[in-house]
Amino acid sequence: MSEAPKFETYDRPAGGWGSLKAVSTYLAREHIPILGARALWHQNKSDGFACVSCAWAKPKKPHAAEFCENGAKATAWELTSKRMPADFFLAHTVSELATWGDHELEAGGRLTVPMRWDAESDRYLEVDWQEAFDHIGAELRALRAQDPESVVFYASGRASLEASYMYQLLARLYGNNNLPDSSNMCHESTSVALPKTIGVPVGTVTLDDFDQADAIFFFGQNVGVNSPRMLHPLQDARKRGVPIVTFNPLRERGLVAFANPQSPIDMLTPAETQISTQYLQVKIGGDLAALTGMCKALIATDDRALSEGTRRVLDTAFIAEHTTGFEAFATAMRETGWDAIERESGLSRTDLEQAADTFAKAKSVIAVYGMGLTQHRKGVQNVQMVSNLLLLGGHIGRPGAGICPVRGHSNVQGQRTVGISEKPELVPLDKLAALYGFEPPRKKGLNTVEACEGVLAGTVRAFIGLGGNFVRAVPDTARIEDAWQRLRLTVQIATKLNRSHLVHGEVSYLLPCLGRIEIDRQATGEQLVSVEDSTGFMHASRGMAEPAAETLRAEAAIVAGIAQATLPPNPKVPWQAWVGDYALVRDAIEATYPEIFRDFNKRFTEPGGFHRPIPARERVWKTESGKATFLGYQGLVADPDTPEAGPDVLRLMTMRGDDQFNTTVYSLDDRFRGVYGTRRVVFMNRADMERLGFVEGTLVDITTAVDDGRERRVDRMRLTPYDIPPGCLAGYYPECNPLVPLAHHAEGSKVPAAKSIPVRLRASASV
Ligand SMILES: Nc1nc2c(c(=O)[nH]1)N[C@H]1C(S)=C(S)[C@@H](COP(=O)(O)OP(=O)(O)OC[C@H]3O[C@@H](n4cnc5c(=O)[nH]c(N)nc54)[C@H](O)[C@@H]3O)O[C@H]1N2
Ligand SMILES: Nc1nc2c(c(=O)[nH]1)N[C@H]1C(S)=C(S)[C@@H](COP(=O)(O)OP(=O)(O)OC[C@H]3O[C@@H](n4cnc5c(=O)[nH]c(N)nc54)[C@H](O)[C@@H]3O)O[C@H]1N2
Ligand SMILES: [Mo]
Repeated sequence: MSEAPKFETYDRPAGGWGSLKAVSTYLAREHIPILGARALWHQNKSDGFACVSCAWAKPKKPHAAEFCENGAKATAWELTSKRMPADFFLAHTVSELATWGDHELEAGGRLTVPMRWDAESDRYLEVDWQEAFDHIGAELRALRAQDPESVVFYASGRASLEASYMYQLLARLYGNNNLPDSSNMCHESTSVALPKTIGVPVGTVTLDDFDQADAIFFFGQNVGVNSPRMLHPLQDARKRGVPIVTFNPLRERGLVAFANPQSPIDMLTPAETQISTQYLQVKIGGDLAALTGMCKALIATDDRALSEGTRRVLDTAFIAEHTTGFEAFATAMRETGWDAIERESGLSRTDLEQAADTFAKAKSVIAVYGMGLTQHRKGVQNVQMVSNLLLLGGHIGRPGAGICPVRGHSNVQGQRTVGISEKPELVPLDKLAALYGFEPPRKKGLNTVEACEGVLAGTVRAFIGLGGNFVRAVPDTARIEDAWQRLRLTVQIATKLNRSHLVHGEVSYLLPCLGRIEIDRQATGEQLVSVEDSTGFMHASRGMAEPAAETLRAEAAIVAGIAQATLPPNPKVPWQAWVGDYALVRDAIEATYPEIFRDFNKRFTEPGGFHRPIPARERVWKTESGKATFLGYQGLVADPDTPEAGPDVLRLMTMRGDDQFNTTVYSLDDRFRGVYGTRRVVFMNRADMERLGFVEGTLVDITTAVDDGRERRVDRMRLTPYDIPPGCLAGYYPECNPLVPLAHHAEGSKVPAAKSIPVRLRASASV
């Protein structure tokens, strides 16, 4: 770690030998016992565990090794033989630990015992589990007597369907819908956009569709790093000659070329598959314009075809039978000028017409997208424009076609499905009322941004975190950390130490839990759990490794412990029986959601899992109008209210590197972007460097160019020339989070606009 940072271009494919080397380095570094390494062979298999990294689909017929480099790292990180026992916390005060970096904090290994922060010594001290529950329960009851809405129940997206269902019930029995989860920072733009356009909150494609697609379009998703197993179907598609068109400001390695580290042929020959056939380096926030350009080009071609009597390129039968809003949409597209489209997207008309041509020629099109679309002020409109584009060609509800949001955490979609949501209208509250004999709260709860606002305002008094690193993941780090310390109670259920445990309330507990890879033994024996993947399949997951410590508890058991210590006994909510046998929780989930979870206990262990019904796949539209809807066009600009304030203001995206999972930083390297030993860099176009008088390697201080009377800054970042459009910058999340204003979020979904922050740079003062 202490070596000087290194910068070099990575021109090899994603995957390949580089990937195998990275995996073996990890297994060695984390001192993984043999069983742990063997566990890899059971990753994402029907007899094994669902990977704790991303949410990408798990095939029915898995590859011999159905894991990727980053999944292997996540496994190694969890199965590490390193531990943070009670002694570790005796040796370090919390104030001291708060000066450590994200990597150092987690690198110490797994948490082992429940702890309470001791104000006098400023240390986390071991406590007995029951004592912890009793104290937390007493605090929560006292807060409830004052205001049941003053407590927030956050979930990060990993906990199983079973633990998540219990957690949402705990919040509702407690008396609020304050159930924000990481998707509030992630795909909430999807969950808001898609129900209005196609009547489902989730994507419509499955893995089988990738086998039948004729063209694939990628918007703002970094497949090689964040969902690498998806490279297999992409590589197969490319071998069939399927074009892949990518919109991304950066030339990401995994979207350029891939060699399959599990294929002997790929490994022994210099074979690599070119992934993208057309790579469009759109400006940050330029997708609305780029998508408008494609739609405009398609409509123009179709108008011509109509007048000349040649083949139509729009699916007019589909549009007539299944959609509303086409005419108004088409008019808006016809009326938008190419000058504005080219200016806002940073792409040429010719390039966009070529992309439209690829689209027009394909019978079945899949559109894939990620945070590059959702984390913008117009994140919801971005998603709606992708949907509009697909509707033009009838590409929803047709084999080989559809919309594919790539979800983040391995069970983030599933947590929403079983009721972790601040929006009461998305949860069958009447069912919960009938099943558990109580009156569930009906008032909308707090999402992530609103929870932060509540902490700042002092109306939120307590925060319970089922996993995650909330304080580090949210915007406006300095403001939030400051306000956080005024909370009365913080309780964090976690596997590893992170910053959110060190910035804490007056009363603070750190409760260590089992990870999903570990064997979960309860009264009726070893338990299975379940998760939902990005494509709507529910899978069983079986822990394989011995728990990191005997003192750990399962998340379900911790939720039940807090619930029993807080809530009056209710014979209809058998917390202990549920903990003893998760099959009973699955029965309860089925009783609450009979359509999605029919025969849950029978079906979830089937190879490949079972699929939830997705009406849009069948061209059943659960929208207000009963049809798929072209949504009104709202302009081309992604960040309408923070216009370019001057020639020195640039747009900064905050993104993930190759060696991190969100705020978990495995190392300071980002191999694919050629950066080693530091994450304190900012990538900039060479022309901008010259224009603004900077030279490579200069240390710069970054400030946010939003005039709300607050200074937001990150100091001493190293300027690194990069192939990125002019006017755009890229830096790492979470290091750049202090720059994101809390109020800078997507309209309609409140996803922080972490991909487009207006900033200024100046050379750092030398020290
Ligand atoms: N290994 C690993 N896997 C992960 C994660 C991880 O941290 N590490 N995180 C998980 C989670 S929670 C999530 S949500 C996903 C995130 O996965 P992604 O959605 O891939 O997230 P990011 O890396 O933040 O950014 C995605 C891409 O958006 C591009 N981009 C930025 N701004 C724009 C824009 O304006 N337009 C376009 N078209 N592109 C843009 C960036 O260049 C980058 O390639 O991955 C999940 N999987
Ligand atoms: N600037 C900027 N900010 C962002 C983003 C961005 O792109 N840019 N991305 C956003 C996105 S997409 C997301 S999803 C959020 C992520 O926000 P979070 O989900 O809150 O954060 P993570 O970093 O995934 O949480 C890591 C911690 O989870 C705990 N953990 C790991 N495994 C388990 C487990 O099995 N059980 C429990 N109980 N705990 C566990 C560990 O203690 C670990 O330290 O960040 C968001 N913030
Ligand atoms: Mo995410």
